[in-house]
Amino acid sequence: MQRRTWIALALAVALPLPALAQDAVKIGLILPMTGPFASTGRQIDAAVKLYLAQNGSSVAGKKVEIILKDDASVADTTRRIAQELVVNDKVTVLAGFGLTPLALATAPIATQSKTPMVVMAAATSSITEASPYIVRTSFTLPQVTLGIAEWASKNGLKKVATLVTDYGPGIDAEKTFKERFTLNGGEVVTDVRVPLRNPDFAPFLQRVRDSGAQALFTFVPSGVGSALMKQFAERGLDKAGIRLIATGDVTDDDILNDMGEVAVGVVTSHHYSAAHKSPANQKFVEAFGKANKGMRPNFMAVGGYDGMRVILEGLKATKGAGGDALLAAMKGQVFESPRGPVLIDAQTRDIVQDVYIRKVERVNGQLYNVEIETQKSVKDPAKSK
Ligand code: VNL
Repeated sequence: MQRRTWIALALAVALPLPALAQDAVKIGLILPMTGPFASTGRQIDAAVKLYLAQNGSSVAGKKVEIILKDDASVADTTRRIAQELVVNDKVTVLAGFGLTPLALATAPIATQSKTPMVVMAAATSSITEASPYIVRTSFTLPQVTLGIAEWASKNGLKKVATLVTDYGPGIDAEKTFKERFTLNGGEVVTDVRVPLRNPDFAPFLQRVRDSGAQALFTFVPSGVGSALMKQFAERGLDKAGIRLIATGDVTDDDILNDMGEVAVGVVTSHHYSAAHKSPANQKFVEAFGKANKGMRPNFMAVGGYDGMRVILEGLKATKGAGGDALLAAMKGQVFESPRGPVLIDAQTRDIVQDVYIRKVERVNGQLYNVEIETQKSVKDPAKSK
């Protein structure tokens, strides 16, 4: 080698270089930031930013860079974006996934590229089986439906109608509710499914009204609960004495406060309420509101916040490395979430968490899901069979 080359090399090594692109750990965050499920994107994005602001945005001397992309909740778009993030941006982690079809469309890319994929929202039980690289920090519908099915039987309900959105999580909720409720001697008198896109609840609610049910059990995805609640009242189901019971997706903290009187007394089961009484949650709700013009975090925000925790703690353990090492470092994490104590089950890569029975009440003039009972450390029941 020539002397001049040696000098150039020596200089290059000695000079303090600005952080190179490869010194950043990139996280590709794919969320529905526009379209009918934009509230899910807005909540998760805000939570991811909050986690980084509170915990620092570098690991093992590398800067953590979030690349946020909007898929508008269209599965083909999610898949294309994921491909670009992996191939062009060389992301270490894929994260987000607002709805089940979006997560399922991306799973093969995670598998082929050995990229850990953190599902922060989507909640159909089978998602974690679609790729060994998927880790979930949200919940599953069977996990949160068992509690309300048990509650219904214990509280004297005998005839219940079900109404769910017609895709993965809705079908999981319907199946789990029916199985448990009938096992305890109850009867599901009618079961209706409404489309995911542009649902008109009126004809379905009419069927429920005519079915002789004492109560309606329902699941609709985050954000859709307002329309359902409004039509429930407009069709006079509450006046007819039909009780509404649901998973907590329906009384989502993002929209609950605007639902008005019809929501008061609605009983749900879920893994997160902004009213959860713990110092960790009080701190979370306060900081989230402060950073976002008073916005109340919902269960989507908590899935995003905890997802960042799992990713960053994993990266700390691997000193910034990704792939199988990072996946291994995500499995088995145990920590205190704003929702309560959680575990990422190393076998299933799914989250194990407390599930709460809650009742909508007014607290200082605001509507909240007030927790009244706790089921400890609930695993996804669909996987423990
Ligand atoms: C899903 C499940 C989406 C529960 C949701 O809101 C929800 C899903 C957008 O798996 O698609 O509340």
